Amino acid sequence: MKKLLPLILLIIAFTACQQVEKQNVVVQLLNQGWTLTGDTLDINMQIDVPSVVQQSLYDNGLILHPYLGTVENQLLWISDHPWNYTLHFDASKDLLEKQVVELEFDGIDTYAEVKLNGEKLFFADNQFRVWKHDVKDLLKKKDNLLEVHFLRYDSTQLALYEQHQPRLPEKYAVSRKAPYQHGWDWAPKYKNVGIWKRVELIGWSDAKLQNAYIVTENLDSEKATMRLCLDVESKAEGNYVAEIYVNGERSSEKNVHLDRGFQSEIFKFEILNPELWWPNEMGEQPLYVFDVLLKDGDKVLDFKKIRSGIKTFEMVDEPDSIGRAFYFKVNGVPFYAKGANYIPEEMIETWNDVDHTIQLLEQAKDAHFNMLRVWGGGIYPSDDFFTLCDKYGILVWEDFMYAGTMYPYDEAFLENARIEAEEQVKRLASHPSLALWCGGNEISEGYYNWGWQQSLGWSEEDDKAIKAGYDRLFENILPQAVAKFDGTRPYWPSSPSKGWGRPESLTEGDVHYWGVWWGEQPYEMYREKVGRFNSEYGYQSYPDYSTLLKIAEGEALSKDAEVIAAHQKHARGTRQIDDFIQRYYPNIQPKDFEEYVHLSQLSQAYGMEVATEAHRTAKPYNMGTLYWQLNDAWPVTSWSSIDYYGNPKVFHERLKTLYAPVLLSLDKKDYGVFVTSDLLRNIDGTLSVAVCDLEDSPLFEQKMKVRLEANENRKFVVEGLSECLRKADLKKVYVKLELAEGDTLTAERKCYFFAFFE
Ligand code: BMA
Repeated sequence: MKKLLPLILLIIAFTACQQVEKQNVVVQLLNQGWTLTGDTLDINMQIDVPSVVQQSLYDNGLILHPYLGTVENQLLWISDHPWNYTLHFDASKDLLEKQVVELEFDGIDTYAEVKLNGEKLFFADNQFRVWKHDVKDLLKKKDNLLEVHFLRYDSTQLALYEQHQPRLPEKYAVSRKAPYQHGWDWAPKYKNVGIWKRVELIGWSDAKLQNAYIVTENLDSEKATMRLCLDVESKAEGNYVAEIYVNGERSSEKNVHLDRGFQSEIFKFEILNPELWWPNEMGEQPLYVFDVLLKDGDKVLDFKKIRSGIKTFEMVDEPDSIGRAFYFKVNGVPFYAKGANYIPEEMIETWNDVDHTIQLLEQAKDAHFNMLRVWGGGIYPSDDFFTLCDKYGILVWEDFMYAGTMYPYDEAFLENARIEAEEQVKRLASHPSLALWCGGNEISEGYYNWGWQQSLGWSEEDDKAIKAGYDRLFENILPQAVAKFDGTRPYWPSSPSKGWGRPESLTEGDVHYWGVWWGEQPYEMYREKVGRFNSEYGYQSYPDYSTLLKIAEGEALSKDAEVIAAHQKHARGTRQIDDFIQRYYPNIQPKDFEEYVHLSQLSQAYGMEVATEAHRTAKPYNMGTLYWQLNDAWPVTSWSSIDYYGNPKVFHERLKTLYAPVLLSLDKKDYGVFVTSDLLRNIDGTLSVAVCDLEDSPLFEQKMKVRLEANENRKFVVEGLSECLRKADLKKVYVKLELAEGDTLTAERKCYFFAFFE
């Protein structure tokens, strides 16, 4: 019976939830049966939402596939056209009986006026916010008319941009909309327009839980202190009760006095002998189920189910003898962060598909990732993305969606930004995978290093005002949202903290080292430019050849083909890929374009190998490596390690060795051997080193006992190795490294002296 108890309680709680649905909170979805018209155009489509205009036009056969061929320029008109979404609907009887009926849009992209039965409800101007309105007084039983009228996006944005004095670096700065859709060095200019998330009516009486989320406030060896935050809206003042169940067992109950209106309540409760959530390869990812009930006497008014994990996360940013140490601790344990930058998975945002995310995150997990940085030029990922990161143990460094420009600083803009930040912080707080919040991408770097003051002709006053606006948003509003509503996640104002041209970028904070690629330095420069935490670096390659065949749709493929150029968005990209192929593979003549494409991937893999090895073998000076970039938003030539269709590039395959918990490396300067361990246990093993010729016959062999502490990185001198290599013709040998513990092979690696052997 004791064993069955949690199950019974879970059933009771579940039944309670069902009753709430029936009794106090009623939801009517409004996702089906919409009409989308093109205003002056003769376009009339019957659609379901979520669906942006670009998707609906494609679904209805009115445009070509936006990812294939060379269609981009033919599709740019879409975002500068007005569009109308309309829905006729009847309201359910249950709904009409409620004291409050809220119309809720989870997302509107971007500038749109929303009307119900001819009355204007609101004007939406932020893609990243939930838009809701009490429509109780407007709602009829039969034939309600809901209208969402989208303005011409491009013209609206341009007018806002032109009004702004002083001039801002980028037009998209004035719009709270995904920056990458305005064109990026891997993205076409597909500015999505439309209802991109679901729409519903929510009816309730008495009181409703508008938000409920849980964070781990404190942890010691015996217990975790959890904080439950509830946002409650009430129609009547009174005494209510909140009940909390943990994995089906009643944990605590609190009396709540509610006033009329909106209020936030905080409850703390303890979990004894907690099972901790750990990142991938540091432990398991147990999740707890928390049920929260809001009751009036015996009547359940509302119910939330939260799946969360118990973990703490700290950012260490403190002075040391070299500059400032910068690293993270999870559950009190310092760890080395391995992963990449994540960009949106689609150019057409309503094509986001959970199966695609599952595949991508499984590929990341299999390549030993423990962290992804969600880059600030995209969109805040869906709840599904975070649920999957919870499951796979992938920590998320989450940027707020700001990138590469200064932003407006008028009160309306900042208020809009504040609401957005608070909503996102609350939405994501319960996910154990959420590690830290960061202000955005390359904004402070841009301000100090990219010469905007001169290129945009800012006066001294302009400059001061813009910088003060920056400080308000990134040093005030955003960190306050994190501190006030989460209170457990660190906030880092800008990634990187210092531009890569500055010496401090290598001695403190995080660095985007772009001297290779943007600076056209050789791959070997990565060995010199090791920061405390390398949060971006990368080199382009072509995607899988099968991907290129798809986008070409039968057209002949070559380096100069139009379709290849249309899927390369960096001005110098084609030339730079070619330069490095010439540099690193001088004697190889690819027999055709397919082989050339493969060579580009070998080159990228070699460069990234130099970088990741340099970073990991510098531990603990360097405590993280996140390359640019994991994925693509459409089929394109880019820095990614996995292409849009999920094909791993050569680099991604190599990560299985490069990111493995134990990495063996040969120092090419003095021929010492690094054993770099991220394991949380000691290693007692035997290191075997062999110098082999290219037919795999050993010319030199040596074994030595090695011992490493948990998390240790150590360089060993192998007797005779350096003498042997100094005499050898390095074009004719490679070094084979193996680490065994008893009969188990813990790690192995082949180290070559030239890229073209690999
Ligand atoms: C980084 C990113 C992106 C860009 C990439 C490659 O700085 O933040 O802005 O796509 O460089 O150029």
